[in-house]
Amino acid sequence: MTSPISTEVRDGILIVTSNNPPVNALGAAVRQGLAAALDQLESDNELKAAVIRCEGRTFFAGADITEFGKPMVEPVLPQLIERLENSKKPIVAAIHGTALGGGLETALGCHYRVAVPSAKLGVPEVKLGLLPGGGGTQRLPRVAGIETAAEMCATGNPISAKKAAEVGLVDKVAGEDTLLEDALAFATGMIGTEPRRSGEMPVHGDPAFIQKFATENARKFRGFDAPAANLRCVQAAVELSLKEGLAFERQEFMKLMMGTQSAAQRHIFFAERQAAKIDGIADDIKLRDVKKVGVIGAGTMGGGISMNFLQAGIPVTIVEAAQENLDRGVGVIRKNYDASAAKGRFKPEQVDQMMGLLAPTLKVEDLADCDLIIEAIFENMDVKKEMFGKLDKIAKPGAILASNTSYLDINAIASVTSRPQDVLGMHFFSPANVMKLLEVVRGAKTADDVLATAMAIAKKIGKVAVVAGVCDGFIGNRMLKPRQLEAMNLLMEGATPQQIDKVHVDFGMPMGPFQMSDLAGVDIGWHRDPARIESVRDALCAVGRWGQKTGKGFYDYDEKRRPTPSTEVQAIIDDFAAKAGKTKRAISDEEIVERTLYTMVNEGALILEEGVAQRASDVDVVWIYGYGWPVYRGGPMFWADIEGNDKIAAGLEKHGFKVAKLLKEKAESKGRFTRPV
Ligand code: 3H9
Repeated sequence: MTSPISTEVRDGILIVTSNNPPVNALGAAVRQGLAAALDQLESDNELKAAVIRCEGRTFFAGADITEFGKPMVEPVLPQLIERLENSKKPIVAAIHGTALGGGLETALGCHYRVAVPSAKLGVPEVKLGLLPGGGGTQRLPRVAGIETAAEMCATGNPISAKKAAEVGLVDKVAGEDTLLEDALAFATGMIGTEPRRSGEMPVHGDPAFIQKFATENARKFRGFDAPAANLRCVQAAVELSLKEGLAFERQEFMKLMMGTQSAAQRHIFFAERQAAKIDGIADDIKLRDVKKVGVIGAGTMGGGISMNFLQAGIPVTIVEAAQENLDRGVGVIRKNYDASAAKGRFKPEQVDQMMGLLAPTLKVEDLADCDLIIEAIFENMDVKKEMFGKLDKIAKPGAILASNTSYLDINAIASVTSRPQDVLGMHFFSPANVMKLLEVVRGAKTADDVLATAMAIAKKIGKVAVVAGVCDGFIGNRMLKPRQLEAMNLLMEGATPQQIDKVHVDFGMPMGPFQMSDLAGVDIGWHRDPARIESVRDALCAVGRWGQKTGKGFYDYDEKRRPTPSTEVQAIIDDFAAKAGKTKRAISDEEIVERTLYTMVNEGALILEEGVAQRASDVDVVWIYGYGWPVYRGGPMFWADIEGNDKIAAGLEKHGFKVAKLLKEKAESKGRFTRPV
C-alpha cells in the first residue's frame, strides 16, 4: 500500500505532504509516514528545514477516531509529536481548513505555524468526552496563554486564524492561495536558527482564570466529566514541569477514554453522520434542484422554518390566510434577526439581505414556482388534506410537497394528491430556526430522489436529519408518549411532579416531563371544555393552569418564571387518585427511571422492529438533537446497551409492561442495539 505521506525537496527544505482523505485523520499509516519523513530530515545533511502540509480540504483534523479502543500502533501520536518538537532543524506547519485535536497538537509539535485566513484551529476532544492527549493541554498554555488554552480545551470551540495569530498560536497568516510559498519563505528565514519549541516556552496568563471559567460555565458543563478533566490538565501545565504535565495529561486522557461518557459521545459523532445515509439509496442519486422554497403558515413554526432557508441564501415565499397574521409573522422573523444582529451573530446588512429573500403573500397560487413547499398550518388532518389538494393543482411538476406535521399520517395526506411520490414529511422542532433535528418522514410512495433531496437540503440548512417511517408521532414524539403516560400514572400512585422532574434532570435532561409540559403549554391538545374533566390535565386546564404562559401549570411561577411546587395541583392529583381508588405509596427514584425511561427504550425497540427508524443510532440522534437527551449518555438505545438490555427487560417486566420482541432478543442474547465504539 502506498503511504499517505509523500515528500519532495525544494531549496533544501523538505516538503512533507499528507494525502489521507477525507479529513487527513492521523491514522497509523499517516503517523508512520511522518516518522519516516522525520528520519529523512534528520539523516540528510542537505536538508535544512521542513514544511508539513496536507492535500485535500483540510490540515489534519485529529487522531483517527476509528482507531480508539483498538490496540495501539507505533508510533503513537504523543511520541511522534515529541520527535517533531525535538528536531534540531526547524519545522513549519502549513495550515488550511481545520487543524483539530491531534492535528493542532501536531502543529504545536512543529516549531512554527503558518495558516491561511480561512483556517480554523481547535481542540474539540471535549466534544468526544476526551481531552487533547497529544500534549495539547500542556503546549497550548505555553504558546497561546492560559486563558485561550482553558477556553479552547474546555469548550472544544475552534478559533480563527486571525485570533490564533493574535494569541501567538499562528506565527504568520498566509495568503489564501499562497500557503505553501509563504510557509516555505517562513522556513527559509528560520534555516540555521535554533528551533523554538512549544514545550520549552513558559506558561503565561492568569492561573485564576481556570477556576473562574469553570464556575462561570458550571451549568453548561453539568453532568459532563471531560470539561473538568481538561481544566485540570491546563492547571497541571501551570503547576508541573512539561514532563510531569504530559504524564498527568496521559493519565487523565486514558481515564476518559475508558469511560462510558466518551464512548457515548463518540457513538453520537458517528451516529450523526450515519443518519444522513439512506439504506438502499445510492449516495450518488440525482437530486432535485431546490432553488426556491414555499412555506405555508407564518406562525411560530412557519416563521422558524423560513428563517433556516433565508440564512442559507434560499428565497422563501411565505403564505398566510390573513394580512394581519402575515404581517405579524414577518415582523417576528425580522425581530429575531435584529436580536441576533444585536448579539453580533449577523451584520445589519446581512439581516436586510435575508429579509430581501422573503416574499410574503396571501395567495397560495404564488407558490407555483417553488421547488419545495412546506406546509406548517394547523395540526388537523382535514385542514391538511384540503391544503394538499390545493397544492396539487398549483405546484409545478416535480415540486416536493412536505408537511411539517408532528404526528399525522403522511400517506393519508399524500393520498389526496395526484403525485404521492413527491410528498413527504419534514418535521421541524420548535424553535425551528434553532433546533438541530429534522425528522424526514418517508411515505409509502415517496420517491427515492425526493427523500434524498430532503436529506440534502436539511444538511444545507444546518440540520441533523433522520429518516422516519409513517406512524403516530414518528420517532421522537412516539417515544415521548409512554414517558408522559407513565409520568401521569406515577403521580396518581404517590410521586410528585417535582420528584419525577428531579429524577429526569439528575439523569441529565434539560428538564423533566412536567417542566416541559409547563413550558410547551399544558393546554396543547386540550378539548377546551372546562366542564368536561376526565384527567388531571383537564382539571388543571379548567382552572387556567395552562403552564408558564398563565403563570401556573404543574408548578406555580413567580414574575421571573421561577417554579415552586403547587398545593392546588397536589390537591387535584390527590382528588383524582382517591376517586380512582389508588392508595398512595412512596415511589422510589429507581421506579421512576424504570417506568419513564425503560418504557422509552421499549418503544424504541418497537420502532426498530417496525422499520420506522433505519437503525438504533438514528433513534439516539433524534433524542439528543430534538429533546435534549444528555449526549454523555449516548441516546436511549446506547444507554440501554450500557445499562444492559437484560436489566431493562427485567425492569419492564417487574412493572407489568409487555417487553418488545427485539428488546427481549437483545436481553436474552446479551446483545446490543448499537455498535460498540
Ligand atoms: C484526537 O485528536 C485525540 C488526540 O488529542 C489524542 C491522541 C492521542 N477520525 O464531519 P464530516 C470522518 S480526537 C476518523 O462529514 P465535514 C467522518 O466520520 C479527534 N474519521 O465532514 C466522515 O466519515 P463518513 C479530534 C473522521 O467536512 C468523514 O470523515 N478531532 C474523523 O462536515 C467526513 O466527516 C475531531 O474531533 C476523525 N478524526 O467536517 C474532529 N473526522 O464520510 C472531528 C471526520 O464515512 N471531525 N471523520 O461518514 C470533524 O469535526 C469534522 O469531520 C470536520 C469536517 C470539521 C473535520
